[in-house]
Amino acid sequence: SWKRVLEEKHGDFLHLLQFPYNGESPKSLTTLEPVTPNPLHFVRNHGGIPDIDADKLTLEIDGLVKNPKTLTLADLQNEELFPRQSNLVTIQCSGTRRIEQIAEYAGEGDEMINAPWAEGAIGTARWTGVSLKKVIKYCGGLAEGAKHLEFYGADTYFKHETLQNYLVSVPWSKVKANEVLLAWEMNGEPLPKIHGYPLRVVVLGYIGARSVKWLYRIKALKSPSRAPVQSKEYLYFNGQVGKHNESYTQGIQIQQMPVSSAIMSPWTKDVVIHDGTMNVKGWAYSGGGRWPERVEVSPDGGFVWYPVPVENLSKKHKFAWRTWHIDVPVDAEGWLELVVRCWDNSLNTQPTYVRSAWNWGLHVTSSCHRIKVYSVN
Ligand code: MTE
Ligand code: MO
Repeated sequence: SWKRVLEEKHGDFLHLLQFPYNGESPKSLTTLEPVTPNPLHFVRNHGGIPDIDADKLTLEIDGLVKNPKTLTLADLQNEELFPRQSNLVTIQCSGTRRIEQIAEYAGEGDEMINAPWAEGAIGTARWTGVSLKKVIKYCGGLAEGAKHLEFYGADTYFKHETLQNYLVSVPWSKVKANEVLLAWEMNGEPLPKIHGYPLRVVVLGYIGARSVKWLYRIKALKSPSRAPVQSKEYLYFNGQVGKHNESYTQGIQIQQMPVSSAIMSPWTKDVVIHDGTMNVKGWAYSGGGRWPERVEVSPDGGFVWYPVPVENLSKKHKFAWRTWHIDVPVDAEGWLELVVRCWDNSLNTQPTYVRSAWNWGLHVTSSCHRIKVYSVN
C-alpha cells in the first residue's frame, strides 16, 4: 500500500497507521479550498487496498430484490439505463478529532482505538456516478420486507476473530431519497485506487464508514447488516460503558454526524506574531443534510465570541462543510486559548468540553475545538 500512498497522496500527508493504511491531510492544507484536492483527501482503511480491473468488475445485486442482477461498470455508465448524478459531499470519519478523547481517557488502551485522528479526517469532493435508487428500480424494486441495503467492499480484514470483507448497510429510506451514490469519479477524475477504484458508495450526509470502497455486491435485507463493522464498531456508547461491561446492543449505530467545527490555522503551540488581529481558519460541518449557519471564534477560552462574517464562510451546500476564516481582535500577549463553535440550520450547537461526550468507542468528538497559541502583539 505504500506504493499507492506515494503515488496518490500529497507529500505532506500525515501517516497515522502503516497497515491498514490510514492518513489525514496536513492541517494547514485541509481547508485552503472548499473542495479538497484528491491528493489531500484523508484515507481510512480497515484492510489492504485491493487491485481491481475496472473492465472485469461485476456488481452483484441480490437478496430481497425482485430481479437480482449482475451489472458491469459499463452498464452503470450507460446513460440510456441510468442518468448521471453528481453531488458535492463531505465525507467525515466518525473518529475525527479522536486524539482529544484519547487525551481525556484512552479507555484502557483498548483495541477499539483504530486510528488516532486529529482534525483532518474529513474531506470534500464532487462525486459522480448513479443514484442507487435507479439501480434498484432497474432490478424491479425491492421484494416484500426489504428495508436495508448492505454493501460489500472487496478488501478483507481480521477482527473479532474472523477474516471478513468490509460490510455495512444503510436504510432504504436514505436510498429512496436519492442520497446514496454509486460513484466512479472524484472531482472529475476516475476514483484513485486508495479511495475505492473502480466503484464506491457515497452516502450523502452519513459518516464515512457507510461509504463503502471497492464495491462488488449489494444485498437487500430486512434488518441492518449483522457484520461487525455495523453491529460492533461505529457505535456510540453511553459514558458508563467500557471494556469491563461492554454490551454492543447498548450502542447507537452512528449515521449522521452532529454539528462540529475545527481550527486548522494556526496550530496548537504556534507562536503567532500579529498586529492586534489574529487570522484564524478552519472548517464547520453538520451531518444529515444540515449545514453550518453560524461560526464563532473566541480568543479567550470561550468568554467573548466573534462571529465569522458571512462573506468569510464558503458557499452553503446541503451535504458539504463550509470553510471559514476570521480576523479575531486579540490584545493579550502570551498563552491564550482559541475556541471555535458552530450552529447548524436546525440551531444545534456543540458540547462545550470533550469530557461531556466521552464514549468508549472514542467516536464523534464534536465538542468546541480548543487550541493554545502564544500571542505576540
Ligand atoms: N470501504 C472499505 N471497503 N473498506 C474500508 O476500510 N472505510 C470506511 C469507508 N469505506 C472503508 C470503506 C471509513 S470508516 C471511512 S471514514 C471512509 O471509507 C473513508 O473514505 P476515504 O478513505 O475515501 O476518505
Ligand atoms: Mo471512518
